[in-house]
Amino acid sequence: MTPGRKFRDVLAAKGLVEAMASHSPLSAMLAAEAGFDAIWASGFELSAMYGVPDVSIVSMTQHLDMTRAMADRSGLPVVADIDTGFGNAIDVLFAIEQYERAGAAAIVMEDKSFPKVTSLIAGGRQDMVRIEEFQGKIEAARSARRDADLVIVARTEALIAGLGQDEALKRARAYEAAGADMILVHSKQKTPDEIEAFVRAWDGKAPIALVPTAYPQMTVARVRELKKVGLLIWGNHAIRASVGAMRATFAQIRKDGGIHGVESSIATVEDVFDLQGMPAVKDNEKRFLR
Ligand code: SPV
Ligand code: MG
Repeated sequence: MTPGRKFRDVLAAKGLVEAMASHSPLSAMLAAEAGFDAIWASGFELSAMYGVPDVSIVSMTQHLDMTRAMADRSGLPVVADIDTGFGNAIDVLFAIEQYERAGAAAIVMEDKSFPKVTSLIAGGRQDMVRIEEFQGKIEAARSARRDADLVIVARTEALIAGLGQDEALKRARAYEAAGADMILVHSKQKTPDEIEAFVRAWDGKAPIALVPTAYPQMTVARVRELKKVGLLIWGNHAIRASVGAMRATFAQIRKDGGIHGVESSIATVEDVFDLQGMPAVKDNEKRFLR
């Protein structure tokens, strides 16, 4: 079964795919362990992991390698955040081929111009491409996929750019007409009102994808009530959890002048050995090392 088929099967069975952001194979494994349906191969998380801003600095190769490793180690369908598609429709043709080979189940491509600026930053430059140009990029993505089940998610940043509901709906309709399987609509409003109004007004057939980072009042139950949402992405909680945990641990060690004070609040070495698969290494040593 292809990753795209797996994603579509989960969607059909549960009516909603719940994806957790990851920036490494280990974080993707922990998301799988926690029971999420899919991995969000977040550009923001990977940029943060490299310590650089999410403004098209991380290369396609870096993101692709991580996507491949996350799919391999987690076993979950990976929703790859390919930002603007790394350029124009010609770059998209190449990117889709590569992401499909890397084992992505879905790709999310946004209608901003390259290089992009991260969406949630206050006062960020949010330049959009023309609707026709983005339709060409969606059509390029469709024509490049070998597996018809690879899910192509078109993301509109119209609300992020402050262009309003009518423009967001116009773009979403145009992207569905160009062949997008799903529409992601992003918002940085502090409450779910703007997004809920969009979803209620959505008259297309394509399921909606949401990333409710800015409006944390949104819950799985509330999303299900909207009926039209097929993909819910928890957008950056792996990297933010890591930053919080590392800061607290490092500060405690500095304060105590030793590591004795953090033992009970961090994972044990044995826990990490288990995640790495050391029990299987021991078994295999007994079987095969002579
Ligand atoms: C990401 O996680 O990279 C996203 C979501 O695209 S956001 O950062 O909110 O734009
Ligand atoms: Mg992103």
